[in-house]
Amino acid sequence: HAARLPLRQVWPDEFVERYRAAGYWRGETMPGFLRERARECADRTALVAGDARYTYAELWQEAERIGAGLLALGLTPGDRVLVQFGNVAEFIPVVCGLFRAGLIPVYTLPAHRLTELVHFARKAEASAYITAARHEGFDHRTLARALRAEVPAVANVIIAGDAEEFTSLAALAGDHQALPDDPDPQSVAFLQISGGSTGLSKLIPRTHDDYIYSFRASNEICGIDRESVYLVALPAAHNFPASSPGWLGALYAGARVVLSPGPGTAQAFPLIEAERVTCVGLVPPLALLWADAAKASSHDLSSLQVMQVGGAKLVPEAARRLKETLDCQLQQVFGMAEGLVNYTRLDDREEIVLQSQGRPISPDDEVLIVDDHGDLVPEGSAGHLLVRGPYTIRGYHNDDGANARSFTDDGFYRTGDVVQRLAGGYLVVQGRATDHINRAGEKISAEEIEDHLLAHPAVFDAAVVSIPDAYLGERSCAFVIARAERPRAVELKRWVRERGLAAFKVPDQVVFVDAFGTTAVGKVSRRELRAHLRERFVTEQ
Ligand code: J2J
Repeated sequence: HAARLPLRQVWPDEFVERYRAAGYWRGETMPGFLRERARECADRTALVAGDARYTYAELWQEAERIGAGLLALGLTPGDRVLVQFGNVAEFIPVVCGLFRAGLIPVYTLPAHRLTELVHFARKAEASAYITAARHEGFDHRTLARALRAEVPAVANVIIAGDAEEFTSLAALAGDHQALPDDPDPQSVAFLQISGGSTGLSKLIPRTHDDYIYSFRASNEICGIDRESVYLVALPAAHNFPASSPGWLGALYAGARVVLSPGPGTAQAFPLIEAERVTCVGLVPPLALLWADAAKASSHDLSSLQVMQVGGAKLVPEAARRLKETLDCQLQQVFGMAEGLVNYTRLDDREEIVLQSQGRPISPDDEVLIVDDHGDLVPEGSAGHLLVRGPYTIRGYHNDDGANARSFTDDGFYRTGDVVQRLAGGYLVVQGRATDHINRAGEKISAEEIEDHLLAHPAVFDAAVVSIPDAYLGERSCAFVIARAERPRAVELKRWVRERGLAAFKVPDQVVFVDAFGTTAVGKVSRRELRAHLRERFVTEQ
């Protein structure tokens, strides 16, 4: 193994100085704060998941065991490690163990399958994969074998549960003396995955300094302190439940993290009652479902102080319905794994909480709203949201093409969102300029799915668009022109699934058409085509 240089995310010196001087970047690291909490909050409960409970001291011990065990396998600090877990007890100790050993977690979602894992492994140049033997009936050891066959550089597979020929997570052991000093606070702590607005998902390098700032400041905004109990109801690897303020914010505060195995009320409500949960983050469809279920529930939900809603647009009527049914505060959250997070504040006027998606965390979040030519729009008009700031990346990992498209010359990230700014800096999300589908918070790239459909021998052309959906907010619809005989819709759906993709990417609906029906002369862009099809579909309903 050649020693790897720590991955860095580079801000120009003047920004580094500014963010340090302002006290945003304090030189803390993930392992550094976890060690401190293990000392200060040793016997307090850090994590509850299923039957497992960890105190802060136990979580740190487990992190050291896992970290030392991984180094004993031959992994070297700086190595990238794919991590794939549902909301199970192993997930957080594994991530903490990777931090402790200076290894770089690459968060994948439990739904990801071979095609996605191969892409992440190659892009990240990963040398290990850690997962559970099974999750929701799916055998991840089979996936591990296929991944190893495609990307042999993934030399180590570590399995929670029956490991078969792989390394058992429970049996990991190594010399604690081999554990490294804490990393450079400006080095990359992990790679998060992007929503994938164009093509395949990109990897998002987040540093210790920038990420810790984002969840430390989020704690303040969301009222998370040592007495808080944060419930992870969405998949824990998502940026929202991880960092806004999420389980990392909760651990930073010395609070208690409770993992719900799934987002349903049957799983979450008993946990809220038993653990006296104070805060939870949900996507809009779940929030509405929870609010309805809460009315009829026999569970005591009175401990809940804040329900955060984000990941997709919460329309004002839905926000109003939530406000009317909930006995706790509603907080809108508009964030992105690339950085910028906006919150409505807990003391904001009701109108702001209902109408807006909040305002940025930091006084140094530089928000620009521009027209198609990049010129600032008049105050109050809608335009493209660009952002630069102390916890927004300056570039994706290992992706020059995406970086050229997604960042301006002076380092602003093009979010792809279309927003309007209200007085006080509050943002209202009006739509987006990129063609992805936001399916109840899961982002799906139209282009990625079209490519898979086009690989089917019976498909002449395909366009995937988002369609308004009463429950999901948006669903995906594939418009398909068949070559000769039309395949059945179920066959195309099966085709996409069997291409090794997450189930949420399978088109919800397939509509066969003879032509896309664009009358414009000459070539229309894919974007115009998708807009046309979406309109046609919606008006024909
Ligand atoms: C409309 N669109 C929203 C909202 C995100 C906190 C909360 C969410 C995410 C997240 C996150 C929205 N209204 N309230 O990382 O830390 C859409 C936007 C945005 C994209 C980012 C966090 N909240 N969105 O959802 O990286 O289009 O992060 O650019 O998954 O989700 O998606 P993602």
